[in-house]
Order: sequence, then C-alpha cells, then structure tokens
Amino acid sequence: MGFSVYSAAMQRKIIHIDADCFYAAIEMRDRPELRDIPMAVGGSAERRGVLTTCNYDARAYGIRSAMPTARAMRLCPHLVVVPPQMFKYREASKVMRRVFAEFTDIIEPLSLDEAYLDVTEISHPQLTATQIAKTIRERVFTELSITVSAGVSVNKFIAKVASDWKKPDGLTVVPPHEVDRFVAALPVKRIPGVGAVTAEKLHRYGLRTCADIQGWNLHDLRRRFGKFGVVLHERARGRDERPVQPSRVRKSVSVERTFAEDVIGPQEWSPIIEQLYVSLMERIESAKAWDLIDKAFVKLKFNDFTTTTVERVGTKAVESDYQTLLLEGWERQKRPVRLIGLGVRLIERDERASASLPFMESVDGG
Ligand code: TTP
Ligand code: MG
Repeated sequence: MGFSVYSAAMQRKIIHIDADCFYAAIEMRDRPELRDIPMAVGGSAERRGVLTTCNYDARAYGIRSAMPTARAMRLCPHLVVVPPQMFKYREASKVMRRVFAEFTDIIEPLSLDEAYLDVTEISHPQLTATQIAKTIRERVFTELSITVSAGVSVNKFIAKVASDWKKPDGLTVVPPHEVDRFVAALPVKRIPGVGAVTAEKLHRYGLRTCADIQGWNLHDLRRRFGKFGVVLHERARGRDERPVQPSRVRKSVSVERTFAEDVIGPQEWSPIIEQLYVSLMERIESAKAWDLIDKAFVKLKFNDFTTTTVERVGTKAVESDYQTLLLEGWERQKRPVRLIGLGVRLIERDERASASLPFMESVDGG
C-alpha cells in the first residue's frame, strides 16, 4: 500500500492542505485575548528577534514571516508578539496528520502545517476529492479549532497554488477542464520556486503570466533560466508529474479489500480474512519487515463510509489476533462492511537500532 503506478491516461486527484497562519492560529486558540488584534509569533525586538508568522490582522500592516520584529513594530506599533511554543505546534501537526491518515496513506508532509495527499484511488462518485478536502477541513477544525485551506486538482503544482487562492479558510477546486484557463492567467510569481529574483528576471523578458511563458519554447527557457527553465516550461502548461511521496520511513504494511457488495458481518467474513491474511504475509515478506513488527491493526469501513481502526499493544501478525481486532471494530457500529484492511505497525529501523545498540545511534545516522 502507499505506492501507486499511474497510467498516462489516468487523472490524478491531489489535495494540498496548508494551515492558516499556523503558529499564530494555535496561540489565538489558546489565548482569546490575542484574537482580533494584530499579533505575531517570534522573538522580541529587544533581542533582535524575527517573526515566524503573524495573524491576518497583522498582515494588513504589511507584516510577514521572517521579518525582524523591530521592523514589524515600526509598521504596527501595537503589534503583540508572543514567543513560539514549538511543542504545541508539533502536537497540532500530529493531529492534522492523523486526520489525513483517516483518508489515505499517500501523504507527503512538507512542513508541520502543510501536506500533499493523493486521493486518486480512494475517491469515487459518492466521495469526491472535493468532499474529502471539505471533510478534512471540518475535521481539523473540530479537533484543533484552527482553519486549514485546501486546494484540489490534478497535480501537486495546481493543488498548491489553489490552496493559497482563497486563504484563509478557503477551499479551491481546479477540475481538469479548468486547468488550462486557470494556469494561463496565473502570474509567474505564483509558481512555486519563483522567488523575487526569478520573478524580476521573468518580468524583464516580458513574461508576466503562464500564458506568456507558453509562448517560449523549451530551448529558450533553458538558455535563459537553466534547469529551472524546464520546470517553467512544464508548469506554464499546468503540468507536474511529481508523485506524492509518502514519508520514506515505512510505518506499516497492510492490505485491504473493498467489496463489490457489503459484507453483513463476522459470520460472513472468515474466508475473506483468510485470503487477506495470506496476502498480508506476502507483503511483509517482500518488505522484509518480519523483525520490525510492533503490533497488528485492522481497519473497517462501514456502509455509511465511516472508518474505524483497531490496534493493541501485544498483538502480533497471527490470524487469531486479527479475528479479535476485527470483532472489536465491528462491535463499534454493527453495520454492513464495505472494506476490510489488515496490517502491522512497524518500529522504525533507527528506533530498533538505538534500542539494541544505543551507542550506534550517531554512527547509524538514519
Ligand atoms: P506557512 O504555512 O508558510 O505560513 P502560515 O501558516 O503562518 O501562514 P499561511 O496562512 O500563509 O499559510 O508556515 C507555517 C508555519 O511555519 C508558520 O506558522 C510559522 C513557521 N514559519 C517560520 O517559522 N518561519 C518562516 O519563515 C515561515 C514562512 C514559516
Ligand atoms: Mg500555513
């Protein structure tokens, strides 16, 4: 699971999620007196600090991430600056990722508050990529009381630009048939990777929108912009073949099966479990993960599309443990089942190394 090969004709469905003024949002959540006033998170002006971020009230004054606090205070003398509390942001980030993981395994985190999700395989007419993005936004708000913006489109590039389109608290969908129009009008500085310097250079050549870039051939773009010219050539046409790459450390091995017809309940699923169990064993074998198994887990999706997972310390990849876990999961809803998944959680390789050989940690390097 987690790795997919697409045929050229297959249209991907990518979601990009990015929390709104992330650190500031967490601080405003926890300290209501910081809401509705310009505020920022960062070091103090006296200590020549810089801002990590600021809320949208502060942005109205031209205040930005990475700005020296002293300069921000000149732009807005009543700006309130609070120190960062990283442990809180890490915690919130984990919760966000847990929400994403309820929908797909193909998650590529870019930073604490940002990730790409590939939902090509899990979306279907009753659960479109747009609906998944909506639900994720709602779920994050329920769990964390912060808003995230989302972009939905056919590749990473458009999804990322789209998530920024109606920030904060925005959802922008660029369906396949609108990609060309969306891209043509796009100012070059919106292309990720185009900073102030490149934008300036593009402008000097009269290139202001992606439509302008489309008028240049690959050769000329390469000559003027080097390797990045190739990227410009692609992006200007709305193309981006980069796959969503789940984090390199494999954290689980699993198999799952969606049924053509819902399975009524445990009395029906024995033969299915047997088959799934065999393919799980094969997966573990080919991943050479036998000695990394931490515990067993199961996943059930019910006919109302809710999903539940069950795992317990001490469970192993033996069939009887899966029977027990499945029964426990089913008891939660007692509804017909659309999908069953079996898996094992793995300990991370470097965790194992440091557990058995603590002195190897620095040599191992991950
Ligand atoms: P961003 O997503 O770039 O910014 P943001 O979430 O604050 O605001 P936006 O609504 O525009 O998405 O970065 C996420 C967090 O990373 C941000 O809250 C603080 C931190 N950060 C820094 O510490 N330094 C920086 O220069 C930037 C850009 C972000
Ligand atoms: Mg953000």
